[in-house]
Amino acid sequence: MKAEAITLRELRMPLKHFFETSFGRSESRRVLLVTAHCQGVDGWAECVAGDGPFYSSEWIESAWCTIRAYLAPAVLAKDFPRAAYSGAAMARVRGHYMAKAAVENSLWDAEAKQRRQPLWRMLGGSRKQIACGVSIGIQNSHAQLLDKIETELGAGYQRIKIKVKPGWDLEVLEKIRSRWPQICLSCDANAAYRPADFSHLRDFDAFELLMIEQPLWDDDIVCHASLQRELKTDLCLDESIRQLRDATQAIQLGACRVINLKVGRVGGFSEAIAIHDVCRQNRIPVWCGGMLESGIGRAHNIALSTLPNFCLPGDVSASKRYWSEDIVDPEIVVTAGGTIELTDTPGTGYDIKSDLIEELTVRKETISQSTLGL
Ligand code: OSB
Ligand code: MG
Repeated sequence: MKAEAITLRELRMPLKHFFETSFGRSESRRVLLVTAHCQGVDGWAECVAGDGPFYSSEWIESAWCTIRAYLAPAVLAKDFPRAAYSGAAMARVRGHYMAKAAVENSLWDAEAKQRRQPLWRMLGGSRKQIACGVSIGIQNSHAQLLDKIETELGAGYQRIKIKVKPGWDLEVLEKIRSRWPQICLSCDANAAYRPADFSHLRDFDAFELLMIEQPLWDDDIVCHASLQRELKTDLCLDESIRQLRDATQAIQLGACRVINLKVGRVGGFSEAIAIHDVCRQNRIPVWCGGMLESGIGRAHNIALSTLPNFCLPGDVSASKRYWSEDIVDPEIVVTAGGTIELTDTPGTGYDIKSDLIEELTVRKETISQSTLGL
């Protein structure tokens, strides 16, 4: 397969409700889409980089210029036997996992369409139904959070994850547990705690949490290993896992017992599958994280979640939780049992709403063989 051009576009999409984590609050999302134009077939992907460099050092602007200057030129006009081979062509660029993932995944999307195969089958998926949970941000009050949890439990979601940070943690967990002693509950700190908080974090053990996600620094696996030794509760790493080596080292060091696998964070589907496989061999369950994606990124997360070692409900929820109108058709829906159903439609099974995408686009640039003089 060969891409003759790559289009970058930035969309601005207002969130229905603000989303707040330990690193800040967002009211809207800048969405970076990548389209690979491959001999009459367009493959689409979403770059999960944030509006600013807060979740990780990558952000929309770094991804845009890295793709334009280095990643698109590295893959354009090359004939790959499969999309999976494009990762090697981009390997000279260090880091920039989110930018790489968007390019590679746009090629996977094109390949699935060209082969007329469902993407999830091409990835090696083995189930036609995935389990869904929700991630609920920090709210203005405890009452507002409890209301949101009640709504999501009513909608059927199988697991509730709340965001925590110093000052929004034990008291909140206490209130949730006293109202719902039995629900499947976890929390995500997005790197908000420090080694001085270890004894405070030990108090989380009282709440029978499914896991504590990324309590410590994004770039520190060793420190998580020290914490895991002191906790009964399983630790889960998110930000710290950027590539296969991070996962193997985290497993070797005992830094976590669960991994949040985000295809957009680890450089694309090939690396995500490799991490999935290593976790499976080491009996480390994985689940699919989210990055407030539009339907395009969400559809890719759904496809990946069909692999066998996705054992726990993911942060893969319905379009309507975030968007008044999603950019895919049909929008992503979750059943009353808290699942998303896969189909045998070629590609992701979700069509692009081109007119809406055009309306929401704030900038657009095409990099092609001819603009590069190839
Ligand atoms: O840490 O999992 C995270 C959203 C933005 C950045 C980081 C994270 C999240 C979420 C939301 O938790 C998950 C979702 O897309 O529903
Ligand atoms: Mg997380």
